[in-house]
Amino acid sequence: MSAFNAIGDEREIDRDEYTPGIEPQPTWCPGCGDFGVLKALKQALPEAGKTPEEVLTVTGIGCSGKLNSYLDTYGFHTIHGRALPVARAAKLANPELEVIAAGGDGDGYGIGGNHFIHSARENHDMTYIVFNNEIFGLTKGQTSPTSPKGHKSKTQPSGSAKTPLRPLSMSLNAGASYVARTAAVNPNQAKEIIKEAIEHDGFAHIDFLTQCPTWNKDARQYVPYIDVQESEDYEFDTTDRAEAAEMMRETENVLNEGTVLTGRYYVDEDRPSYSQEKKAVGEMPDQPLAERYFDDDAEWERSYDLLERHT
Ligand SMILES: Cc1ncc(C[n+]2csc(CCOP(=O)(O)OP(=O)(O)O)c2C)c(N)n1
Ligand code: SF4
Ligand SMILES: [Mg+2]
Repeated sequence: MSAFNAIGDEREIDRDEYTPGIEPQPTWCPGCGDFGVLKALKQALPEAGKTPEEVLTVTGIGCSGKLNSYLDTYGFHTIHGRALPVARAAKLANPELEVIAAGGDGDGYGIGGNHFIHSARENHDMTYIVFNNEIFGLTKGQTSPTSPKGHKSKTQPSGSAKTPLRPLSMSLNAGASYVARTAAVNPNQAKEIIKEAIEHDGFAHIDFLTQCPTWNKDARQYVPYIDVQESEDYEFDTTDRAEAAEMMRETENVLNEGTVLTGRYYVDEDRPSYSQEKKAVGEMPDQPLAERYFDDDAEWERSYDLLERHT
C-alpha cells in the first residue's frame, strides 16, 4: 500500500504498530529525554486516529534527529536545520499526509531558525516538535541558542555571555497558530499536547524540554514542572494573543531560575493554513501532486503554461 492510498483508513490502531518490526536499539543514552518524546508520540498518534501509513516524520540532525529510526512511520532524516522545508514540501504534495517535523534546539532555533520563523509565519499545517535540551547533544555538549547565560561548556568554558533565545515568544511573534511547551518528565501532558497539535489545522509548535544527562547536568532544572493550565497561580486566555505573550514572557523569564512552566500558551483555530490561503488565491492545484503522480491520465502543467498565466 502506498502512502497515498492508505490515507483515510479507519481501523483500530495499536501503539505497537509504531515500533519498527526490526527494532533498532536506540543509541540515546540512558535517562535521555528523547525517550519521552518517542513514548508520547507512540501514544498520541493512535489516539489521534492516525495509522503509521498516514504519517510522515521529518527530522533534522542531532540526537533528536534519530527519532524516525525508532518510530515506524514514513520517515525522512534530512540535514542539519532543514527538516521544515522538506516537511512543507511533503505536505503540499500530499495534503492528506499527517506531517510531523522534529529536531533539536540547535537544529531548529539555530541553523534552521529562518525556516522556523517562516514556517510559523506562513502557518504550514504540521506539528513541529523541538527537542530543547539547551545544548548541542550529538556533538558533545556545545552551547546552543537556548543555553542559559553563564552556562559552561567546552565552547564557552568561562560561561556563555549570550542571552538565550525565547522560543515561545519567537514562535508567537512569527505567526504560529498553536504554541505549547511540555517536558519529557511529564508524559501525560506531553501526549495530550502532541495529540492536540496533530489535530490542529496550521503550524503547531511544541517546545519539548528534554533532559540531556550526559552533557547538560543542569537539565535537572526540568524537575519538577508546573502545568499553567492546572495551577491556580496562572490564569490567562490561550486564544488572546496579548495574554499569551505575557504568559510566555513570564515562562521564559523564570525557566533559568529553576521554575519550569509548561502547558498550552496560544491556540488560534481561526487562522487559515498556508494551503487554505493558497487555495483562496487560486494557487493550489485541485489535484495534489501525489494524486497526479499515481494518475496515469493526469495532465501536467508545464512551466510555460504558468508563464502564460502570469503575463
Ligand atoms: C551544516 C552542519 N553543521 C554542523 C553539523 C554538526 N552537527 C551535528 S548535530 C549538531 C548539533 C545538534 O544539536 P541539536 O540540534 O540541539 O540536537 P541534539 O543533538 O541536542 O538533539 C551539529 C552542530 C552538521 N551536521 N551539519
Ligand atoms: S548525548 Fe544527551 S541528548 Fe544525546 S542521546 Fe545522550 S543524553 Fe540524549
Ligand atoms: Mg539540543
